[in-house]
Amino acid sequence: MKEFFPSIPYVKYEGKDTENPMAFRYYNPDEVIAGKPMREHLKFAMAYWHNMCAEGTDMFGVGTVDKSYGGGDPMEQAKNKAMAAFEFMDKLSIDYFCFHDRDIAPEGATLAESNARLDEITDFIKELMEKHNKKLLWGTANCFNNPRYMHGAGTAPNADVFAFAAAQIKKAIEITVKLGGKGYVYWGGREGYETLLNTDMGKELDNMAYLLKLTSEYGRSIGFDGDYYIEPKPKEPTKHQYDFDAATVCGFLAKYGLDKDFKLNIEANHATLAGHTFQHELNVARVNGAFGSIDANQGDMLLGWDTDQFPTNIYDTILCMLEVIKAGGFTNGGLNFDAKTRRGSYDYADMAYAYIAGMDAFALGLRLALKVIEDGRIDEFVKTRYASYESGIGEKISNRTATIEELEKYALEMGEVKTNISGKQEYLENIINRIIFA
Ligand code: XLS
Ligand code: CA
Ligand code: CA
Repeated sequence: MKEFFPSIPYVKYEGKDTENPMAFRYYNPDEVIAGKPMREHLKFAMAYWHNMCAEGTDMFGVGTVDKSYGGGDPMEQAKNKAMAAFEFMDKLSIDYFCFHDRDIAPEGATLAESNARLDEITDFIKELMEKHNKKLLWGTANCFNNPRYMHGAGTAPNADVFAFAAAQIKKAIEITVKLGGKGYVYWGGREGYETLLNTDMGKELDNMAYLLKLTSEYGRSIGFDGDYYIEPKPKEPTKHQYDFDAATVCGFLAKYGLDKDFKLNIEANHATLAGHTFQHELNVARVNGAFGSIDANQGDMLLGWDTDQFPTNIYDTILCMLEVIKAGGFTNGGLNFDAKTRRGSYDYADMAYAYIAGMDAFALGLRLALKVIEDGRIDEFVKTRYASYESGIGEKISNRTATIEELEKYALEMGEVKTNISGKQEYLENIINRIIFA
């Protein structure tokens, strides 16, 4: 069989002292830590769109990498791309992948032709999945690239566009089920607006909720038993994206009664674009019972846009993995590298270096997050910080048995609060640093 990436070897774990740049230093897939193999803790996935499709274009320049994989016509290219994808996943020990419908097969002249292409390519991918023992983490529909979606998909002012989007999502859910995917993502690419002078926001939000309801119920009717995720993002491509951040999405889901069937797919770069930390967004998802899956990447804090870089910031991966552990670990979700190499990193080998960097950053993040938990000082500090809710008036507040009159009497008798204790932020940050540099 043709080898698509001769410059990429089968990457193995060699431990932290290795000098081999094509080896893992922290990711040891079958090593059991905290009760399960690392591959099950981390559930790494390859994003088809970046790794297999993105050619390095930006708004100032054309591509720098050839991702046609030697194919001639579009469907031959799509099949070569699929074979290349599975070779890459094998070489990097990646168990899962994620795709948009249009990543795996090019859009045809009509919806019927596009759907027929999806049938053909998913037959092919299904065989590859069995042969290479890979799983689909989640599927999604690209309802943002085609010009028909210029004013939105589910939030378009044009009912014909709404109908087209519904049909496209229906098919995307069908192929996700066909490939055994345990997740389906809705990212509202064009679901937002540029100016209220031409926009009926109330109608657009009502319509978007209806599209989610219709398509998610359809998925259940054909046997989809995984999780639906909304992926928040505050800006790009529109100025005001409706799914701004985790809190906004949780409010939206509750308003429309969709909160029982939807969770969140949190992307690190989208968190920082919203002015939040990655950990904040994960925490909001967790406390709302909506923690689902993660798009693992990072942005550049000096740029105001979505750079989708491979995650290398250990501090962030530790705090992320702490949230994942506290959420009970991944069930249907995982860590999808929604990340791409920089435009100047144009060698295929750079794709491997990028994945090694990202996978090792999360593997080390997992190992250190477990140490933070084992160390116990941070959890203990937080517990103590709220200890006043365990007895006396605090216990009554916790039990929800306190009356307003009782609280007033208590406050009057107290005079002034004399029991505040230090938040000790610097002491806590130093604990994390000591664990990192131990
Ligand atoms: C784009 C989004 C997209 C989603 C899937 O910014 O991150 O890639 O993850 O549609
Ligand atoms: Ca994403
Ligand atoms: Ca992004």
